[in-house]
Amino acid sequence: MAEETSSDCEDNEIRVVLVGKTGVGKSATANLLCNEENFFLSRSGSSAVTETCKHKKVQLDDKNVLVVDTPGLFDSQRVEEETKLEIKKCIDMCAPSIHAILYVVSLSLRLTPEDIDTFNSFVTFFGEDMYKYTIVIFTNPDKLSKEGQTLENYIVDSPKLDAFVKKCSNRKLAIDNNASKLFADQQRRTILKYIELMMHTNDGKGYTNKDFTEAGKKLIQKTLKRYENEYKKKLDKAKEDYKIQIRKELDKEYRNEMKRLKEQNKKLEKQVKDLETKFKEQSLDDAREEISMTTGSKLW
Ligand SMILES: Nc1nc2c(ncn2[C@@H]2O[C@H](COP(=O)(O)OP(=O)(O)OP(=O)(O)O)[C@@H](O)[C@H]2O)c(=O)[nH]1
Ligand SMILES: [Mg+2]
Repeated sequence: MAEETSSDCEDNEIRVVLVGKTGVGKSATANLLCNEENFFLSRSGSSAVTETCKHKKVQLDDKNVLVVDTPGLFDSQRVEEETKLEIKKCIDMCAPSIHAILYVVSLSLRLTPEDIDTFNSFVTFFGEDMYKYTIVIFTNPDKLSKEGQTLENYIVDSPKLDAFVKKCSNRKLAIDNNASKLFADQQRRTILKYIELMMHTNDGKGYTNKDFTEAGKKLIQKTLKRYENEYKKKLDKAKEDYKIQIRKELDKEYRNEMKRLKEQNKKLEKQVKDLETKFKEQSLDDAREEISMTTGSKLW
């Protein structure tokens, strides 16, 4: 299915994307990978912290690495399609291909049906080929040691998680984002080694957006259509509001003009009346004058 480019690694860049549910530690892992304290905003909270894809280019040993952090796949406050569209954007950010998808799972959060949905929608969107490029990262490993559990047991306890990890050829790593600087450096190198090993298995080729499944493509189309419709609706409403506004202004102007004309008319009528009175008086005076002239007597 995958139509891969043969020269993916010619640009000597390793492109890595972190995905997973909200709050599992994607941004914290991205920071660990970039050796940054807080380039990618990472904090606890009930709502999503990362809202849009963000990337950073770093040099690790002699490798150029592009790290892309994504919003959580599942967040009740976000439209799922919107988030997936954002993830598509991140894939475009990684053009021409992604060498590693780090699928992050938190050991401190209980596995819920939502996690399983996340796996499923992940595959529906990216296609079965994505397993070839995926490493499952388990954050908060201290939780396991506190409970005297091993990572293997934790995975086996959840058949769906187990199946997912197996499909990723058992590529999994426990990463403690709360570790000391020294251990963080060691973990960074381990992740990088793991990625390189996977890339070697994949002959240096990466996941490209040509690998999107039909479902993924349809979802993008559907989402774009929805945005287009919303935009059209907003535009129509704006046009209608504008018309109403213009009508109101014209109405007001018309009323003012009518008032002005009425006042002017009143003034004119008064002027005409005054003139009439004046003419009448003048004519009477003239008539009196003429009569007195002809009769030689003054009438009044
Ligand atoms: N103890 C411990 N805390 C961790 C670990 N990884 C992440 N955290 C904490 O978990 C919280 C959530 O981490 P984020 O990196 O913001 O998670 P995220 O997946 O990016 O979250 P969204 O951006 O909201 O999707 C933060 O308080 C982190 O400090 C870890 O390995 N151990
Ligand atoms: Mg985040």
